[in-house]
Amino acid sequence: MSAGTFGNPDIVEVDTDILIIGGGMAACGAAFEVRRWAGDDVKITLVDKASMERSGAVAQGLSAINTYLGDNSPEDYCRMVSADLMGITRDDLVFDVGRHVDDTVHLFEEWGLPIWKDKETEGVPLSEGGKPVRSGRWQIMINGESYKPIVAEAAKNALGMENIYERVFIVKLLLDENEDNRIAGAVGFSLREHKLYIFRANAILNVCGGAVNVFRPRSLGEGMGRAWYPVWNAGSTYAMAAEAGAELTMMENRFVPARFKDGYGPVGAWFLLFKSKATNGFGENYMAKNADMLKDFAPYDTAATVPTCLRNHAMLKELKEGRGPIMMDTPTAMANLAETMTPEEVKHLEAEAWEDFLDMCVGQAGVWAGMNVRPEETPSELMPTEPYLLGSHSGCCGIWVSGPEDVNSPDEWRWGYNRMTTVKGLFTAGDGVGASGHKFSSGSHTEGRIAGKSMVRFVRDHGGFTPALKRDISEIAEDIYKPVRNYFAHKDKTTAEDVNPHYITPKMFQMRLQKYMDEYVAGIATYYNTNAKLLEIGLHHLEMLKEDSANLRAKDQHELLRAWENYHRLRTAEAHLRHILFREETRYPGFFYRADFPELDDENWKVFVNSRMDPDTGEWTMMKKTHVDLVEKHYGNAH
Ligand code: SFD
Ligand code: AMP
Repeated sequence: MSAGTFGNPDIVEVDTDILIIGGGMAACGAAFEVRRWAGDDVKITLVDKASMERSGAVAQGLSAINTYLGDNSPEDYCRMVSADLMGITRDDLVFDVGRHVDDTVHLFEEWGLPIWKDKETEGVPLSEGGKPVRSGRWQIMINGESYKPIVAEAAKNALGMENIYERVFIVKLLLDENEDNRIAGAVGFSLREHKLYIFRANAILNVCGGAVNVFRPRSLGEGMGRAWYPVWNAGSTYAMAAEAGAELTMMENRFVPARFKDGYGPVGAWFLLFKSKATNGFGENYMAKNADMLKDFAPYDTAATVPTCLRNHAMLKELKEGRGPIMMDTPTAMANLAETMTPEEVKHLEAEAWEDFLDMCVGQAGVWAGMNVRPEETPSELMPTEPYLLGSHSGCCGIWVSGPEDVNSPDEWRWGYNRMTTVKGLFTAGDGVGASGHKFSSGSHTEGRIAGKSMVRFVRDHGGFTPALKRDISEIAEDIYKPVRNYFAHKDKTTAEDVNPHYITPKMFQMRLQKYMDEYVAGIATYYNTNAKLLEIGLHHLEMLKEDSANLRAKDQHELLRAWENYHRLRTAEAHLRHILFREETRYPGFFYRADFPELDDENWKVFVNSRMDPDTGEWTMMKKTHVDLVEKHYGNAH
């Protein structure tokens, strides 16, 4: 399809047993594991909007694996995750990741990922007693620029390229005609050819990552498009699940990472490995200074560090009261480390400081180089970023799933198949699974493996199922290509093709969404504050924007992708807003504040918040679900 043509796309129909949507960490884990358990009679297909070799959050690589248990117990992992996420997590899901994650990291090493070792065990694989260089209690250092190609290669080898569709963007999940609440397929379009793909499947894994660019970003103009999490993860996971009628959980949660300003460089290696300190603009240690304030938001586990949101809370107090900027004192940290080093080791340390970013966030290295920053000489500013929605990093929004059978969990947490959503046959993992954050890259891959194994069992148990799509294929095709129709029908009615009363460009649509979210739903404009009144107005605006989504235009395949990505962002945004409106307390200070309910209210809100959108009527139902701890927690005051 190019500008000037207006023909119908070719329709390609693919029948398969298991369909994996996404090609990121969870998808690669699933591909590998499904192949291990399925016989040759089971057909497995994977579809990714990009090229698996560099798709998803790990595209640029990473410099640490943030979840490797080693000597820690899965129970302690549950304690840490719960504490960091203010007490409301699913121990069954977290425990399940914790008990399997090290095996996944051992596989990564076997596949060629270089993992740092201490001097005594240099060259010894982890699985044979090698000791990793730990940056923190849970994190280990890697040379990870090629992390994603390594993991993707194993997945590709498992499935075979003939079963992989790259550069095909999935727009919708399709339900079964005969069986209520049963997944039957998915539809998407190629980004290279004028083709629409219809997949029919017995079981589907929806693992399209988190949601970025839902909120107005701090980057503007020449920096536009720079973000911390990958801009190409557009909330497809949550939007498509919601539209299929799957129950979501904890969509009020978000992650506001503290990052190196403008380049979005992650801080973990600096805080944990380099032991760097951050101060306010007057050189004060704001964590120590505000420790008493954080006590208002205990409880959290005494065994864990200060929760991520509370670290932000302390930082925001300084910024709001005019004691910014927040500075990361990289020179002192490096000087302290250099004290016991030879000149050669100091050179190596300086190289590591750069490599941390060159391995996973090249833009930050670019900012340093462009601004003449030498980390050994110049401190850098830190800044809390715009909010991101994700379920695998330091956040826990996502889909409500069935958990493992063997961990004594309540009946309502398991309904048969591990990581299956409330829609029969639809599974998720990684950023898709709610109420269990801190999986990171290794845990997401692990959870993909768990889901993959469970899907094989599901497909075996439902061998007699023949998917029958609820909607007519030509009607679906019309829906998906509507933005193209809009463009060609109206493009000649104005002289400037981007300004047209009959359609809205995906870029303008995205800016409108971001403005609403920023101003009404606790973005950076209000220092992450909102209240019921603001949220109600915000919801009205989103409803209007939803109406206008019928007028999105696409002048080429690229814009068609952008149009549907932004539609997914809108759906995700709506779920986020509705959940924030429902939870009448401030559970995650530092991530956002319900200014009309400024306190944490365990009595009424130590519960999961779940929601479901009726796929036929579009009506949302909000629900509280009981929370229980399966692993005993040791709550105390903030320190
Ligand atoms: O430094 C469609 N992450 C970190 N994890 C670590 O272990 N260590 C770190 O060091 C981490 N840090 C970090 C991290 C991420 C980023 C971007 C930076 C730094 C800069 C987090 C992990 O990367 C993350 O937890 C996992 O990757 C999550 O896995 P998963 O599978 O849930 O998501 P994905 O990998 O992004 O993959 C998504 C896939 O979906 C595709 N896709 N395909 C078809 N149709 C659609 N509609 C689709 N929409 C999306 C994507 O192409 C992709 O393949 S640090 O900050 O702490
Ligand atoms: P980040 O680079 O911020 O994404 O963090 C990477 C890892 O380090 C995550 O496991 C974080 O929870 C952890 N981390 C980052 N900063 C700190 C800190 N100041 N104290 C403790 N843990 C941290």
